[in-house]
Amino acid sequence: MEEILAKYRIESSLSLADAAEEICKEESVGTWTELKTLEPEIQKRLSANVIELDEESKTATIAYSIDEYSHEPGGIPQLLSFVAGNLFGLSLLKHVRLVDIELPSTIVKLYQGPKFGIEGVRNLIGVKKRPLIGTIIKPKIGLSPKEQAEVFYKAARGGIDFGKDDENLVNQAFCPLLERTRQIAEAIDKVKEETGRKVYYAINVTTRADRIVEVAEDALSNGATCLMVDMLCAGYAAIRALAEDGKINVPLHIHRAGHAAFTEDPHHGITMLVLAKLARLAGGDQLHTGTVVGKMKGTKEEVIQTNDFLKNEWFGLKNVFPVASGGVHPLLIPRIVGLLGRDIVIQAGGGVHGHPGGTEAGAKALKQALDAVLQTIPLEEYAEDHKELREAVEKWK
Ligand code: CAP
Ligand code: MG
Repeated sequence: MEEILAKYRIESSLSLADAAEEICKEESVGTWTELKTLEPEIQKRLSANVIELDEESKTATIAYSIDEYSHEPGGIPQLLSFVAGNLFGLSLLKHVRLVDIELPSTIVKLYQGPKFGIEGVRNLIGVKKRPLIGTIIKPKIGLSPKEQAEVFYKAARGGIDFGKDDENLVNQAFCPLLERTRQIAEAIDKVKEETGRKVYYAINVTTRADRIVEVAEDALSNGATCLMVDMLCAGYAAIRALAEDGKINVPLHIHRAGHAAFTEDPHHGITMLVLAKLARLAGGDQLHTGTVVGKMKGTKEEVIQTNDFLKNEWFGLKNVFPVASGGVHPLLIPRIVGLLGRDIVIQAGGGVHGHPGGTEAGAKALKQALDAVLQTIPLEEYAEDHKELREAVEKWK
């Protein structure tokens, strides 16, 4: 029988086996006490069951029957209500961390997953092998649509491949989304005319559930080349609604603002690996997973494990471009590429717009740092005859 497997690390005064049984009851047919209404047939068919206990790592693997998680129409919200529902608050359990989930192919195949994946995104902009470099326009909020597009244009002229809104820029009165989209589209066309390079830009369409598809479709009619969603703010169902909409044919860039509330505490919550699995299922083409070396927390093991999952085969679903972002500047490029490889989107906000020479110089410095890495030349040496990189080295060393 096919089952959904969820692996939990549990801390409790109960034995591991009893603690795991509490999860099984709460997350399937039972509750805290015996029920007169629970027929043995229901119990047999729908009970979650402990299938493995590991006392050393304090982990229990629990199998949920796929009948319990009906094939459709519940999707990821329903899946989460089983594998990551009430259990986190049970007073009998001190801490619980959802370490991993394994979904059978019958479930994964109900989802279309990413429309583009790494290869699709690379084909769109014509960059085959190297890491992509991008920028988050800064200040995070406050620029008008025209100013936002001007900053992006400068960064694109400087050599970046990709630009994006920040997670808290959506459709504010000072920067209406559709006007921003039109201005950015003009900047993209201008860069193409002047340099022959195709660049793309993620418009943040995060909004309420009943509006997100409409906002996304409007953004597309106004020239959007990529759409961004704050996955934990809008929810996985919002990503899926966009990914599985036949009219939406641009990549989806997935930001994970808020993830640390789930991922950071090693004793409790949900790992980034699980969140990444759901983002791929929902149809994200690019996902923030961390840098190891930048301003945000996240261990090397964690980031590499998540990126490996995103890049590898998963029941035929397209793969996902991992995004390294947060406190990135040109001097970190060698370490990021060394740790995370070439199938990566590397983004810098402050590390571009904080360059002493401004945005265009900052983008040039980022590109020069990448060129140095690709030619295996030490940054300091490459900086000798690359002014923008030299200025970046002086500022951030
Ligand atoms: C980066 C960023 C991203 C973080 C999120 C920011 O800007 O735009 O939101 O990367 O972290 O606002 O911090 P800087 P993560 O380049 O100026 O740091 O990617 O780990 O989810
Ligand atoms: Mg940001």
